[in-house]
Amino acid sequence: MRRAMFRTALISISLFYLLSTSQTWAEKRPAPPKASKTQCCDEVRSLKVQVANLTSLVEDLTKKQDSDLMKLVRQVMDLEKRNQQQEARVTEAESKYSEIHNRVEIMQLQGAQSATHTTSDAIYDCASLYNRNYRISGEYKLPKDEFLGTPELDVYCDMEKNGGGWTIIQRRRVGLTSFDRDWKQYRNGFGTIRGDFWLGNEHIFRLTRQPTVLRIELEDWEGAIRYAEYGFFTLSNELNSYKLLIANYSGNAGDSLRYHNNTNFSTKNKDNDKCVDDCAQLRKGGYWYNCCTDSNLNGVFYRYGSHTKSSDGITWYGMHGPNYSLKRVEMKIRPQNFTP
Ligand SMILES: [Ca+2]
Repeated sequence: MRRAMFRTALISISLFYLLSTSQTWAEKRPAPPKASKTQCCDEVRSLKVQVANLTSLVEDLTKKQDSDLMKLVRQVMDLEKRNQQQEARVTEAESKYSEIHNRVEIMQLQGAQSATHTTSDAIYDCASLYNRNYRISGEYKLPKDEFLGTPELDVYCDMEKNGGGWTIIQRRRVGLTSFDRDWKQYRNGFGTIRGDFWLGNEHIFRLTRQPTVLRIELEDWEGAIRYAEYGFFTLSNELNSYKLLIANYSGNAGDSLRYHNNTNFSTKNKDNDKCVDDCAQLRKGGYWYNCCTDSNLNGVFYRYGSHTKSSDGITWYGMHGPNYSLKRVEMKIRPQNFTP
């Protein structure tokens, strides 16, 4: 639109210029004999030709302008794209840097920890780390603490979901680690902290000596994600077979741990369940068996969910029946008094 107006204006100006110059020229000429009809027509014809030439010139210019504009737009787009790529690289570098920085600080903390003498200063769990402004989820090393009498411990902290400050105590998502282990292995922990693992009953017992919340996140093979949270969770010590005590359920996965409340931990070599059967052997994992399951998060990892032949999968009756094995499980804990 603007270009068309511009073109019209240009033609008008050119015409005006041509007309005025021819007029000036006519005025300057010594008084000519009155122009004949032929001369007049010739001039008009010549003007018409000039106008046509100018129009074509304007058209050429417009075309060139168009192509220049397109080139410019393409260049701008290209620059924008490069800029975006650059920004993405910077973001990536920043996140890597902050992760490295985080680890360095943890190591420094470990050094400083030996001088710590009060419980409030102690690095006790992921919540203590969160309160010291560690806000990136990942692997951390909890330092040994003479005062608390706690050993060094590798943990995975969830610092982002549901307010952060969570210490993961169990995870199933890869499916290559067997959970059919003996008492000692369940006591000390097994697996890899970044993959599938059991943190260890002794560590869980120690971490739940303060009032603790347990959150269980579950996902099935159809992509449904649910959770069960217990506002109170603790284990008794080894002498009392790491007995489970839970209360205050909330969530949308169903309360499938309640059936196991107040029961001892059993493994394939230690039958502490409330059943004639040996639940840990039948269900192929260590757990707080009643007789035997409403849930068993340490069962066999079956791919693609339904398995009709047995009921020893990763089960949670609130989501699926006994012949279904879940795709992903995570159990995490945090002190009750934690405020994000
Ligand atoms: Ca039994």
